[in-house]
Amino acid sequence: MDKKQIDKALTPDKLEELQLSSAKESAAGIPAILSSVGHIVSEVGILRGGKALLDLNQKGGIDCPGCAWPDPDDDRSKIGEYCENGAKAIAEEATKKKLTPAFFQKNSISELAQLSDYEIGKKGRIAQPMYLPKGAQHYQEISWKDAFTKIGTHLNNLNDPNEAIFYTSGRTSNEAAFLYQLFVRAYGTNNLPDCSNMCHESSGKALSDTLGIGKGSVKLEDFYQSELIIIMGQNPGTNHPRMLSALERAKKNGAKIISVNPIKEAGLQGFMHPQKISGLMGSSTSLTDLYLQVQINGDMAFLQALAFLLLQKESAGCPDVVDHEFINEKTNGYDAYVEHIRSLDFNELVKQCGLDKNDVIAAADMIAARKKIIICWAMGLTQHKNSVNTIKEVVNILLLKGSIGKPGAGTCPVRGHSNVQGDRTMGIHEKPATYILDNIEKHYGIDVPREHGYDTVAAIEAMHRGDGQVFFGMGGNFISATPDTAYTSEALQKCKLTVQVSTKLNRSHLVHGEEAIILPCLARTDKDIIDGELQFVSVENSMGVVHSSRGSLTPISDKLMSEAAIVCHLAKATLSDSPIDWDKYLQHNDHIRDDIEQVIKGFSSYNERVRVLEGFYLPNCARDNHYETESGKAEFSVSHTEQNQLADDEYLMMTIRSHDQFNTTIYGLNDRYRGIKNERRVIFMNPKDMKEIGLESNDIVDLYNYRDNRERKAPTFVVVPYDIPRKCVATYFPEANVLVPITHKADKSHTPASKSVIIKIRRRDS
Ligand SMILES: Nc1nc2c(c(=O)[nH]1)N[C@H]1C(S)=C(S)[C@@H](COP(=O)(O)OP(=O)(O)OC[C@H]3O[C@@H](n4cnc5c(=O)[nH]c(N)nc54)[C@H](O)[C@@H]3O)O[C@H]1N2
Ligand SMILES: Nc1nc2c(c(=O)[nH]1)N[C@H]1C(S)=C(S)[C@@H](COP(=O)(O)OP(=O)(O)OC[C@H]3O[C@@H](n4cnc5c(=O)[nH]c(N)nc54)[C@H](O)[C@@H]3O)O[C@H]1N2
Ligand SMILES: [Mo]
Repeated sequence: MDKKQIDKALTPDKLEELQLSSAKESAAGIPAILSSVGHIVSEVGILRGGKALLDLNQKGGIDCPGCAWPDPDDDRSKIGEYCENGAKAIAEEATKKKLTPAFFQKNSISELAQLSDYEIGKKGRIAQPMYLPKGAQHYQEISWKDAFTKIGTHLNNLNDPNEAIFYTSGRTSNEAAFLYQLFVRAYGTNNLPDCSNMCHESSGKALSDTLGIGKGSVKLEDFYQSELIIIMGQNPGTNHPRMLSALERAKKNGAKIISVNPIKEAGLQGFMHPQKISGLMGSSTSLTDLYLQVQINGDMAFLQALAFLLLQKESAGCPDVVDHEFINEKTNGYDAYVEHIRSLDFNELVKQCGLDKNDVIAAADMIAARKKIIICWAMGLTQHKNSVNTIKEVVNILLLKGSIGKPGAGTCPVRGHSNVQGDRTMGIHEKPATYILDNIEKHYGIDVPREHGYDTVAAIEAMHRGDGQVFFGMGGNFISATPDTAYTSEALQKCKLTVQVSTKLNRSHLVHGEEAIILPCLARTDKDIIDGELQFVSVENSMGVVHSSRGSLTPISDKLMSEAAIVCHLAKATLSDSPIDWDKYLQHNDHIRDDIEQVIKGFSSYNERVRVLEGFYLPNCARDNHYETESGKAEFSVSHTEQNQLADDEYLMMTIRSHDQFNTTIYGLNDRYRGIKNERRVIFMNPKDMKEIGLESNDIVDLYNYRDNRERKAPTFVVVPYDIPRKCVATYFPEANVLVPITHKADKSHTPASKSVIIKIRRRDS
């Protein structure tokens, strides 16, 4: 494709016919069921789809390929433990539509690139390995053997193993992830960027520094014992719908809920349980008691304002506001923290977070009076420049209250992809834990590299400089998920070879290196049979439970391979004289688990324990109220708020998910809860801001970012008036990724700051 074609493909300007209605005030209920059934019937058919749904999230069944929310340990619904969006994920994956060589012969890559992500995704599953020769316009079929040989030859021709980059998305099973990092390290690099870098990396960094473990500390049952749940920067009604059942149960047990979010999300306001009669009759449980529409990235100021008030109450003699026993015994840095918070100007903090002073006081009162508090958060906290420090401020509040390491209390970073947490546990990390490298060397008798590799942003910059020559994607959709789409596309196109292990066609197959290969893999729902025996894989959910997942559908093609097998064959084609017995791993997944047990902590008797149907919890120091930091104590931290300075014509944009997508996979063009039908290129704006610059509902605008003296333009967005704080706007990911500058990332975690992008808005170029 020439540059013009690529620009056009990356910044389409087609619009559909937007229909607006008012935003909803509760989630799920009958409309959710109708929507699930609709997606299943049209993509999969009722028999195949129904079978997958019945097995979903049942003990011993399929782990939902959607989000990482845990399954209840006790009462799982007989008719299927899934949500509307889990059903959509199944519909997408279990579709019977498949892409044969004839499809690729008929459709050139430039033709396919002109389609929207929605249209591309609807094409179907890739049914056989495909190869794009240098200069060609059409992918052609290639045998598995030739594909592995080509990749192995490319890898062996590099001057240095660090010229290869191995990305992972978070659906890869523990077994495949373990083999993948083993192969990559045996080959000679730690270049293992993964989707975590764009997701909860800021949480991992903040939590490891302060509590000594990068994961959350709560279990699902803690929700049922909690007195107060604070939900910050998360939209569970869409992204973790089964969390609403847990919140409903928490409320019934007397918990209060505070939601902190620039916009009023339906799922945080009310819930109609789709598996209960009351919910089907339209009776909604109201969830949030105090809804705080914070400014984008105003969270740190809000948390500091809360701390200010709590300390003030304590000084005024209110009992139990601060848990001194816990603080004395378990923490470090309290005095410096208190001194810092007391030195702050409360009114200034209130101004920065954009909330009403009385609401902040009401929140502090709710916190002061309670001891068992859970704070949940997701991308609304992790994707800003100062995210790591904001999350440390979350920890500060919990430490003040002694609300960690005891039932009903703790940290709850709600993870995204269904096995993103497990992939990290298995060693997918560009900065690996030393103990994993030591154990690999000891167990396999090989030397592995020690220097850190590239994270996602560094990988893009390396490819752009010409230092990354081979890109290998284990799942995911790199071009659409990453920031600064035009820059990243230049980076990928400089590679000699790009390889994607994929289930569905996506844009990363169409923006490629000199040569490109697609390796089609089995998905979660597919049966994986080796020598007549049905295999299972294992995954770790957001709360550190490892359990099995077993596919139950016949794959749509006999030319698909499991991700674990793909890694083994690739290793055999690349590494000469490897002392690692890759053939053994190809014979049974138990052999992989036996070796995971030898290398990764917490997996003793893995094969035995993973066969217990509900799985097992991994060790978690913070949950057990001890803190594996350098000091051996939980650390208070001192942070300073950073305000995003906006010129008169600038706005702060958050890129969020609609109700009809899973990351870059677009299920449909609606965002039901927000009242959007049939359009994704929309920008949500405050009506007063619109009026000030003479915009009306449905006007069409272009969006710009100018960081680093480069113009980034996202053309053709429809203006939608919305209840959102002044100067804050929202657009959907991935359409607006073209505006997220590659250099705009979180300090310390390098997560692209895609929730606080400074933009300018102009009427569409006529
Ligand atoms: N159906 C479905 N499920 C999914 C996904 C999906 O795309 N579709 N994606 C999966 C993945 S990988 C992930 S990481 C999770 C993502 O789950 P979420 O983090 O819930 O996803 P986002 O849409 O990015 O939503 C962020 C929320 O943060 C709010 N927000 C934005 N900026 C700020 C801010 O500065 N402060 C505060 N307090 N709030 C803010 C937004 O209004 C929005 O409600 O979901 C997972 N589950
Ligand atoms: N602007 C902006 N950008 C963001 C975000 C944001 O909020 N705003 N969120 C970020 C976050 S939180 C994340 S996690 C990333 C997501 O980044 P990715 O994980 O890279 O993206 P996905 O869209 O989840 O990947 C979808 C593709 O994965 C493939 N796939 C699906 N299932 C399987 C499987 O079982 N095996 C294999 N091998 N492939 C499979 C399919 O081909 C599908 O096209 O995006 C990030 N990008
Ligand atoms: Mo994510």
